[in-house]
Amino acid sequence: MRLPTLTFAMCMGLSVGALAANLTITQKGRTFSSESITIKKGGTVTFLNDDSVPHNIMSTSQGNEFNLGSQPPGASTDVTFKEGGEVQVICAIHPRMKMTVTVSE
Ligand SMILES: [Cu+2]
Repeated sequence: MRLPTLTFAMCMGLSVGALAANLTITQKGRTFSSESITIKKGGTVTFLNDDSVPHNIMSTSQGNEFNLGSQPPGASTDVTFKEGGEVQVICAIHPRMKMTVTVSE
């Protein structure tokens, strides 16, 4: 009985990945858990600080600007992406932390 359940779970995971409405990006070791993700327009990304230092996640990409301010370890904030296109997400504290959120129409 375990195998069909596992197969079903994997199929579900793949379909969710292709049409993701909600994803979680963690910050650990001063890096994002993914360099690039794709979500649907109107979808939400949860930014979770799973690190030992504060992070300040933000974007200046037009239509999807946000600034979460300094978030202590353990904090998480949801960001909804309202406009289609490529969104460059950075950490204002750690210049090497960069990722891209592609918002599909
Ligand atoms: Cu940071």
